[in-house]
Formats: sequence, C-alpha cells, structure tokens
Amino acid sequence: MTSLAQWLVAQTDDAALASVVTSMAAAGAELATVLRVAPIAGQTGLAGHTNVQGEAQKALDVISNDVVLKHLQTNDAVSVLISEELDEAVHFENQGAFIVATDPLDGSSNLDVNVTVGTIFSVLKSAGGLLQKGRAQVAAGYVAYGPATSLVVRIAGAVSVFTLDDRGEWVQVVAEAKVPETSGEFAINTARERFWDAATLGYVKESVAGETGPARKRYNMRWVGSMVGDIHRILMRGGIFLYPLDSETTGKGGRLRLLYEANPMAWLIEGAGGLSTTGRQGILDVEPTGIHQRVPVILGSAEEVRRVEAWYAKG
Ligand code: P6P
Repeated sequence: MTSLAQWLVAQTDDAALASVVTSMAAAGAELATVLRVAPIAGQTGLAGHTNVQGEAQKALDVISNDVVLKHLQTNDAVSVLISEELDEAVHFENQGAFIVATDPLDGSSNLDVNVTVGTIFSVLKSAGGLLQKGRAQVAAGYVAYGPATSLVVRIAGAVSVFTLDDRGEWVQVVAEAKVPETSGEFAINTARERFWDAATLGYVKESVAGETGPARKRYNMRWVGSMVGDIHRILMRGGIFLYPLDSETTGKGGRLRLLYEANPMAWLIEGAGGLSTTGRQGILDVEPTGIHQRVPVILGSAEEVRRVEAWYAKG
C-alpha cells in the first residue's frame, strides 16, 4: 500500500509544497484522535459548556484551529494562515512560499450527534497574495472524520484518497478518484425551497419528477448538513451538491466561503472530472474580494452541473 509520503514524492519535486500537505495531514491525524473521544472528555461542538472537570470548555472549532495553527506555524514553508476561525490572516515570521486557507472544523454543529465533520484546506503561492482565484491553487484537500478518517488531496493532477490506519499512518486507498459523469443523487437543503431562485427550483423539480420528468431517471436526495460529508460521497460515487444563492443569502453573496470551502472543494471535484459553478460562473474563476467572502456553490457530476447551468442560462 502506498503511503502519503511515497505519493507526495511521486506527485511533486517541490519538497516545501509536499511539507505543507504533510503538515495538514498531521493536523488531521491529531484532530481525529481528539474528535474520537470528544464526548467522553465532555467536549461537544458548542462553546460555553464545561467539561467533566468543570473546566471552561473551548469549542472544538477553536481547538481544531489551534491544532492546525500549531502544525503550520512550525513549518517554514508556510507564510500565512487564513482560517474561518480567525477574523484576520495570521502572518508568520518566516517568508514561506505558501499560504494556507482552512476551515479547521467544517460542519462542527454535527459533532453533538456524531455525524461526519471535516478539515478543509487550500494551498496558494505566497507570491500571489491572499486573494487569488481558485484556479491558482497548487494543492487542496480535506480530512473527513467519519467511520474511517479519510484524507483527500490533489497536487499536480490526480485526486488521491488515503485512510488513517490504526498506527496513525495515511494509507492510499484510491489512487485516482473519478467523479462519475452522471448521477441520480442530489444534495440540497430542501427546507430552503421558498428562498430558491427559478433555476434551483427548476432543477430540483425536474429531479424530483424522476422517470416521469425530463431527466427521465430516478433521483434520490441526500443532505448531511456537513459539506465534507456530502462532497466525499459525491467524489466517491457521484452526485451534485447545491448551496445556491437564494433570497435569504443573496445579501451576503451566498452561504459557503470561497477561499477555504468552495475553492478547495471545486478544485478537488474538477480534478476528479466533475464540474463546479456559482450558477453564473465557474467557482475557480471568481475574483476574491475578501478572505471570508461567501459564494454560491454548485458542484459534482458533470452532467448534473450542466443541467443546472442550463437552467441558469434560461435567465
Ligand atoms: P444548512 C456547515 O455549517 C456548513 O457550513 C456546511 O458544512 C454544510 O454543507 C452547510 O453549512 C449546511 O447548511 O443550511 O443545511 O445548515
């Protein structure tokens, strides 16, 4: 079985870039051990609790951010950390060649009910500055803390999947992940239907119509409520994830964050043969205006994304 270290050597001759992925993988492995026993330690996804010792409870979001920060600030290849948990970017003293943008614990509201959560990361060259289009990414990945702990990462081309073994080592389980071109599964929070635009409504109604509608195939719906959980399912067996702009999120630009949720996930999905769009343009082509900018996110199996794009093209 190929190890992460062996895979990295084959993927890039840039040892500094490889070390950034190694640092994020190490942070993920450490977080897996924390999350696995969090309920016993009296830790949940919510701040304000006191743990079994009656100590002030740090939210696991903050703990996760601290773990990522610890692993990156000791890596000379990293110059800046952008994190969902930090209002401002953290500029490290060294002049590392790379910037890391991360959501240290995406979906943390699911921790109380033991549903898959994840750590998402995006790697950019420091020379390009904090606000670069997603297409400029040089690496991206996520750790999914589920029944197994999975690391999904892309550097040069292929998207590879690793599983954390019982020795704490990452073992490759999929050399080149491929998002199936077609799918009969869509992921959207249907409770938001009253806020949807015509394109989203049209696509979902077509899908729900199944064999009786223009799609002429049966669909199923899945919504984990944790982006990493939904995206991993789509990466492994196809589907489409939609968090579109709607009448409630339009003032904020969307729900999900561009730099450390939409861009890394879009780069991974496209690297595995899928597509991504905001509905109006490719996610990876969005010109960032701020480190916590939000965007609409539609990504997954190419055929399904094209159907959504066709609805948007109708205007
Ligand atoms: P909703 C989790 O809070 C998150 O940011 C993503 O991980 C997830 O896909 C989405 O929000 C869930 O949103 O509106 O269904 O709670």
